[in-house]
Amino acid sequence: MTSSRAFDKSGPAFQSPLPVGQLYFPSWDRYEAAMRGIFERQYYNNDGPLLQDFESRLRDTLGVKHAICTGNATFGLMMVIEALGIKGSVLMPSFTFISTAQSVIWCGGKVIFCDVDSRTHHLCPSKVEEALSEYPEIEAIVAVNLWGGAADIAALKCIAKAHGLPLVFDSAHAFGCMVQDSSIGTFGVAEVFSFHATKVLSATEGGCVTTNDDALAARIRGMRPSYGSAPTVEPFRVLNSRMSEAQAAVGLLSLEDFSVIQMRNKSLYDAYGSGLSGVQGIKLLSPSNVSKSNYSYAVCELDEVAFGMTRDQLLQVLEAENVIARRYFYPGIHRSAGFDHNSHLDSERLSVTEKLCSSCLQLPLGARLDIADVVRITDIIARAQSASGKLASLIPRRC
Ligand code: T4K
Repeated sequence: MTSSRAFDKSGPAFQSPLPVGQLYFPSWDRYEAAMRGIFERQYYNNDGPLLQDFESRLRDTLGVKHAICTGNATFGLMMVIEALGIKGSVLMPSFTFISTAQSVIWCGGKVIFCDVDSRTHHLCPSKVEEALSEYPEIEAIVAVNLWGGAADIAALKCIAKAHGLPLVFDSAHAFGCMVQDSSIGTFGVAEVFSFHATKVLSATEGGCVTTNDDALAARIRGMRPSYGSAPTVEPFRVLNSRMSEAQAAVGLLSLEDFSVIQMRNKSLYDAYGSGLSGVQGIKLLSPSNVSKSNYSYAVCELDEVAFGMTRDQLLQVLEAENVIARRYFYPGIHRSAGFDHNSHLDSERLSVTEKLCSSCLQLPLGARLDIADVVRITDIIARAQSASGKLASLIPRRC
């Protein structure tokens, strides 16, 4: 579909594609200075000074005993599962990025999916209870803190404790979020952040495991590996998941700029809130269960009857205008290759997940856009809704 067919005008609203994600780039001067230091020290990798500085600042910022940076969050999750010695079944949501489940499979484990709360999109504690009695073989719970919000951490901790299970948080989306006075990163037996370029704290690519457990931290450090710098620990399986000095340099700059990024995100998020408030059939999700959010996600739920077109039809209208919104998470891990052997049964158990997978979309929010851009995007959505009767018949219902 071309934009001229959508809105009867000559070109797309944005000249180049606007992707979702933060896409932080420090000023060239600061980046160059950081890289010059690496050249002067002639040290690219392996527990270097920038990495040690980054880890120490992460520990201080989060108020956690150990922060172990990794090649990305997927490796971080894999190392946590391996270091905890989990080889059996792990309970987790299906409404998450596929890495959450892949990490368990890599370690030889099995995944059991649990439905999420329709209001918050996070694991539903009562459904977790049900799953634990239905599947007594479950060895651990991996909860996901999504969209700059958090799961019901207190309830999940209580359930995990009562069942004697480790509770791990995939906090890939949640750097900088707080629950009361504590930072996300301090609640699980271990938590994992992503520092991918699209995340609120960027190391271009990267991740971090946080934990207050000394023995677990030692095992993960031994596994990362950091040859020669970690004391010898049990012969766990080793993985090359080091974070380079260049990644740590960008991570440090991003951390220095973090409060500015967070404030900017909030103003963009608020602009989405005002722009969409009068539009029928689309709702911007509020970050759940947090006293402070990183506001790095503009996630909406679309009611196709009230809006007049499907989520996928709206995505096509936006794409024609060069707004590259994404349908995170689609199609739900339980329907993805390798995890779909039980999809018929799972689709009945995971009714909220099924609905969210067909109704959620993530709009661009990050360094590439300003408030005027958000106003233009919400205007496109409002006009699409007003013209939905005409547009819906021209656009395929599914992408
Ligand atoms: N748990 C959860 C809940 C997660 O959401 C994720 C990852 C993980 C665990 C695992 O974290 P990592 O192992 O990745 O650290 C993205 C990201 O790769 C991934 O980090 C993220 N979540 C997932 C939800 O989305 P893609 O393939 O959709 O994004 P990507 O790299 O295509 O970037 C989006 C768009 O941004 C591109 O189409 C173009 C643009 N872009 C991207 C980069 C990297 C740029 O313009 N410049 C850039 O430098 O997976």
